[in-house]
Amino acid sequence: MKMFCYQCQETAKGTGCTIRGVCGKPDDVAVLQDLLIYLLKGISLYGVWARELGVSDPEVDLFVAEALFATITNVNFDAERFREFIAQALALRERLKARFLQAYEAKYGQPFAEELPEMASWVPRTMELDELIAKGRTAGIMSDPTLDEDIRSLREMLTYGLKGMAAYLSHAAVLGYTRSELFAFLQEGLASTTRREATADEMVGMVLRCGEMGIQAMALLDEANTSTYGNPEPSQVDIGVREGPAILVSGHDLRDLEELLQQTEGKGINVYTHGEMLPANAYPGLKKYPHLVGNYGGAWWRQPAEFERFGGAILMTTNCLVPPRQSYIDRLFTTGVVGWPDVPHIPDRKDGQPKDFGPVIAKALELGRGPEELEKGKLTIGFAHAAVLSVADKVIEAIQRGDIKRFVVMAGCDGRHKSRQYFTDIALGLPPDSIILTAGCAKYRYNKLDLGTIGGIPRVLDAGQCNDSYSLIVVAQKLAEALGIEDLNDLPIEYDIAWYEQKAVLVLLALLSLGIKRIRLGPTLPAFISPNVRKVLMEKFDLRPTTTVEEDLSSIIAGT
Ligand code: FSO
Ligand code: SF4
Repeated sequence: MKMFCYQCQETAKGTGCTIRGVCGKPDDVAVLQDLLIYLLKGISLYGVWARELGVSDPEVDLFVAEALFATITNVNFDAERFREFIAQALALRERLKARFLQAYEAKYGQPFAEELPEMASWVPRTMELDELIAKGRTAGIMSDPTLDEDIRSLREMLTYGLKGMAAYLSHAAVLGYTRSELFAFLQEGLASTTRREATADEMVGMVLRCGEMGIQAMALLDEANTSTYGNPEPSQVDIGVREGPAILVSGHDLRDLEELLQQTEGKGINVYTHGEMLPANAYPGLKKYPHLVGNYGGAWWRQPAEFERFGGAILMTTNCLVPPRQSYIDRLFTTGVVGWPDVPHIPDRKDGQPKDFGPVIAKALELGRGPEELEKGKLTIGFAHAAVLSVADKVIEAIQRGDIKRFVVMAGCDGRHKSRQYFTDIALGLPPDSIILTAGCAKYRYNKLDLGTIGGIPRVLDAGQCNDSYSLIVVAQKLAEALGIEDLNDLPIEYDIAWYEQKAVLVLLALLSLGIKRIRLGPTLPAFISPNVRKVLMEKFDLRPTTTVEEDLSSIIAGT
């Protein structure tokens, strides 16, 4: 079978990529990712059984999270890196299996005799890519043509939610924050996708639990970020440029940025953020570095044009990586789970030592130049939950006076499709008594518009990265408490979510698990949602695809 992937919003023809990903993912990498997921499911079966016997393996827990993260859209395009992941998956699976079998026998006085599914037992003869790819072709989403399409849809929705959760758990772990129950859920969720007897209702239950667990994963990451770098504070970020050697840092990993800032101190290098790294400029522990000079450019998909004009060295710490142009590939670096063949990769931390960003720094100094100017001005950021709640009295008064009539949550991702102009037009069309609550790279569709303030409160409140959608949930819950409202659906909050990749799937599941109704999702509904699953989501949650700007504006304004 050739590749099949439909995990993101830009999937080919709105149905599935089958020759090469629209994202640039080649067939062999797609198939190796399928094999890796297959093996992660095998590991997870042992993980669940072993935990029932009181056995767990922190190395396996973290590996499952990182490997899932590596398969998210625009993270890693390097077949060799997936071969390493697969080798590690096989080794860890065998180690966990041995510990499980031993614990089983110790408890029951006889060997474990259940028949094992192939993902828990398959071993390649060699680690040659050809063999792994051939196996991967039998392990993909469509490899079982007899599978019910709704079960497939729910399995995939769950898997994508788990990928989003895995990314957030990996980020928290980098800062030393882990929770065994959340890693356990990744494995429980993956293992549940192997159960042929699972009913659609059971799978819907797992999908919603993934949302609940996702909120806890985002809360853990919030704790990790704010305990390490302080609470984000309202900040003005320069979007212009300065003279001198420069490094652009993109992706979501704050610790990578911190270590790079430490290692560039006093070297005359200006460090700029890009894309989802913009919120770093609001954390006291990061903005204190005077050579963190501002943000360059916009959302991830603009990177080919923007990286070309940046001129200095560029570091990708996580997604979204776009296939690099020749004009800047020689000054691009990856780190963490990100990868592109032949682009230099900054290795992981060892023995508690920071990463060595020496090659990135040397490249910036060798190039010696600063970026070309794209724009001038400032962006206002830093409205995560602590900042918003510190002005809660002002906000509540403004609601009670009628100066604020509604909040519109417009979190999520940006993307290439022209249809995403919809989100800019909604932002422009909202009446001046509306506040937009945003997080994630979706914000670049409207964060440079001058939408003004209401009684000193900016009309676009930017909570941060996509994981900071958690902040929006906290704000909604606190607002409900303060206004004496029990059901979050009775708050004057409307939802107009933009999605692209799997972290946004988790954000959606998180909102659904809170019982939030009337979420508008666009620019298109996911291809992995089957007609029946779509019907259930519409009936149970009144989930809606975005329609026209006029129609959605009138329903947002009417709150219907
Ligand atoms: Fe965007 Fe990419 Fe943050 Fe995503 S840069 S699309 S949802 O990786 O994670 O918002
Ligand atoms: Fe296609 Fe998206 Fe999958 Fe890439 S991640 S192969 S664009 S569906």
